[in-house]
Amino acid sequence: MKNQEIAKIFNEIADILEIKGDNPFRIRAYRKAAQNIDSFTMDVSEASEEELMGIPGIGHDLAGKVIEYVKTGHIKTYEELSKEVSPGFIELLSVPGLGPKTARLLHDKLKIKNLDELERLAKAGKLKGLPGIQAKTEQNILKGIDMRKRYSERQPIARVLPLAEEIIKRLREKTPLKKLSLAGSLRRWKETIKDIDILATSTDPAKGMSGFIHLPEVRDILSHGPTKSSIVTHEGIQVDLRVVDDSSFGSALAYFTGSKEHNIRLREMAVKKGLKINEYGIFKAATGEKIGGEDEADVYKALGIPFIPPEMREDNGEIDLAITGKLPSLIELRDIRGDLHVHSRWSDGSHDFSELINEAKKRGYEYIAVTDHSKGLGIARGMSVERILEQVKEIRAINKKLTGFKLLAGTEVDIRSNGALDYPDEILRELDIVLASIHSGFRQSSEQLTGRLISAMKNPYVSVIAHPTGRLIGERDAYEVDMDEFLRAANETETAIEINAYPLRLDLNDVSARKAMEMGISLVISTDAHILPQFDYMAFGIGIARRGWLKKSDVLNTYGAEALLKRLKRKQAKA
Ligand code: DGT
Ligand code: CA
Ligand code: ZN
Repeated sequence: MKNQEIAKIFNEIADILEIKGDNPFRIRAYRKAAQNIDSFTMDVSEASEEELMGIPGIGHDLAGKVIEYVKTGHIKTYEELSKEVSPGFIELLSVPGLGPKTARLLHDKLKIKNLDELERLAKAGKLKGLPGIQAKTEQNILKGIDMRKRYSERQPIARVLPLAEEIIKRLREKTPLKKLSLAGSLRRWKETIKDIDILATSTDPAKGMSGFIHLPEVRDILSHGPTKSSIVTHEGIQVDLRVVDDSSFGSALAYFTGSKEHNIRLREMAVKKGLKINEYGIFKAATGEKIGGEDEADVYKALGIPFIPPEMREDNGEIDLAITGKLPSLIELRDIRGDLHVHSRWSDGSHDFSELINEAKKRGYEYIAVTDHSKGLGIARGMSVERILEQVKEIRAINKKLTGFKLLAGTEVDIRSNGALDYPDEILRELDIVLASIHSGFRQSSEQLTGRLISAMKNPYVSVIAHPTGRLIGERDAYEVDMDEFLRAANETETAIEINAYPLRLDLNDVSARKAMEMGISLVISTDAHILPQFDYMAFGIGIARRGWLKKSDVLNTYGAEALLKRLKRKQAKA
């Protein structure tokens, strides 16, 4: 897919325009287009001009640039603009939290050309004293560099999975490879991925491998052999393909799915049972006789335990659960009956209600909640009290005409820096669902941040806390919320907690989601969609939920509309 490449170029164009002090609307147009192309599920290189212009934020001009790139591999505007700034400068901009103004200052005054130089000077305290740069700015720059280093080797799963699926699809169509399956962290739905592991069988492995290394996605070939080959894609992501015998496919799949820690535990169990398990099969230790390995289930059967889903294979207690017969039946995507966090054109979303409803119906949903931003969030076109009342009225009118589907009136109300909500209770009372979330003051102390969340939860109308920790994977660490105290308060106030499925958020994460579930707190899984293809993000939320051992009954948007509304209002009934 060329989508990510083009999104990256559009973002860099925006960066350069920002440095040049260009028109803010033009800058925003590029950024928005980048974001929307990135989450567009169709490959833009296969889209017609008309289809491209159907992507929100893409008009005639930007569609032309996409086509230009697909045809020539270049965008002239970008080439010309990049001549105006040095490459080192663009590298500085890649540090999370380092904006164009500061980058320009550092570049011009200190002649900093790359990240190593920036890090050295920041550590030596040589940045402060420049206009607008204090000791704290210096610390934040160091944090940003650290974050970039931590994440440069791992990619968010949403960037990797579509690529992996595309590669598997091509291999299926174009090569004699069979039984193609993902393995590794991708199959376990980890939130970030180092490399793609693919497993296959074949009657003609040499031909299969040759097909693999010649895929159009390949930029470099790292190794090429009859059973294992590794390539790097144009996006810089490594893909390992292994071809194994049919009779070993299952044990190889278990082995290469990992995690390593989970596998070590399985092998220890095997030894105690007089067995030997490796990627080639399951063997009797005494005689070496092979007793299984074709199916992955053989591995667990041989150990006398039920099949453990890949998402649980982290050696976090899942094996004991399996031994005692208490493995949960994990939630699945098809259990989801609606999306409870969707933005419309009324704030910073791109669609009107009818488009959102159609998309939701296509997915078999029975309801969605429109949760636009509240007035304090000017940057996201937050709505005044008058406007949200008008919106509620319109939603009520639409529902009168709908059958078998409900549009829920909601809000994503901002929790202000002092903990107060951005709308008065008289407004919140009118809504079916109230998400409350933090969008500012991330650098407050843990007490302050946790206190803000708790005071929001004490409001009887707040039904859900959305993206509770505010993290953006690779861009911003979670703010310092005291998770235990937060969950205790959620439990006491019967407030539900969101797993925000937006790929850079995945917030709550798997570990906290499991903690919440174990305390009996209700969760919701929502996409925070701003454009239609982002409804697809639900799958990533399900991945997190399954990694957190959640069952269908732990998640409120698996309920029917009536039961859901009743549950969301339970707080109010008690208050
Ligand atoms: P990643 O790539 O860092 O996102 O995470 P994984 O889990 O995909 O790790 P990766 O790609 O290094 O290896 C894939 C699987 O292969 C891993 O989950 C378990 C298995 N594996 C790899 N190396 C070893 C090893 O040295 N010992 C054992 N037991 N298993 C290994
Ligand atoms: Ca891997
Ligand atoms: Zn939102």
